[in-house]
Amino acid sequence: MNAAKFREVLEDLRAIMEKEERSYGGGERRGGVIRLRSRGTFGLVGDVHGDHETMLRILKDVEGQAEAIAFLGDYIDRGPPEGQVRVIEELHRLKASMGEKAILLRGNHEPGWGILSFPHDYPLALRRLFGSAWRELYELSVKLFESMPHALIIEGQLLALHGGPPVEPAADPFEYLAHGREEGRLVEILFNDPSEEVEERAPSPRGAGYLWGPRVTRRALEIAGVKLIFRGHEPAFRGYKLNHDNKVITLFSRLGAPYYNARAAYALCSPEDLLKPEGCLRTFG
Ligand SMILES: [Mn+2]
Repeated sequence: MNAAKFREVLEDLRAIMEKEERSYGGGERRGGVIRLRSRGTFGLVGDVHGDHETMLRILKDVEGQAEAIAFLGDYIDRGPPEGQVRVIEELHRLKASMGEKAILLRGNHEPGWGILSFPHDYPLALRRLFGSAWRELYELSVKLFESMPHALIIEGQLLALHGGPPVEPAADPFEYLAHGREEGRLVEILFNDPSEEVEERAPSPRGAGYLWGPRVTRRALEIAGVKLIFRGHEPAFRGYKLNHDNKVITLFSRLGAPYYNARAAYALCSPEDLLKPEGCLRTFG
């Protein structure tokens, strides 16, 4: 992969995203929020963070079986430089072949619009691989990240996002999930973490977003009209963890340094599985 080829990948992937934002055939899309009607088996993948090898193992299983697949964000930062770039190439391949049936949500490690997370080694990875072309490729990457949707509702079934639901309610799910990418709510959606220690909300030790409690989960499920929340953002030793009476499922879909979780997890869920979400979780290590 040379700089010219990677530039093409970044530009084409962004063009696909922006086209979908203008016209979404398979459901309703407003800005960064997608709402789909109930579907068949759905694949969900958590944080990848440059682990291309694990991503391929997951896709091998999911692609043949799932009608559609959603990634929960955090594609880059960490992992070898080549891995980070290959993950983005793989996302491009998926979008090119699956179109709207591959949904690439944004994570807090996809910077832009005042979103920046540390450590952020992606620019260093680009510099190492592409020399002085890194700056242009980085700017194109940020434009791509800003074009990504950040929340997915599958009606009656699930809400998928990277961090968590906003703590303040809103009457309408699109307002609630910041379809216009209102900055405060977007920061929460990308950074929030569930907690069993708080009922409602507490400041996050991350310095951005909140820890949210079961009351916020109940409210979010009601506003979105769904049964479960799938999110990524936190490493989990078994690759997944369950919070708030098993209504919040965290998926962490990468292996190796610097997390050393024993297993990576993803989900492959039919609508019936969602009544008992543990049944659709798959792990390997
Ligand atoms: Mn994250």
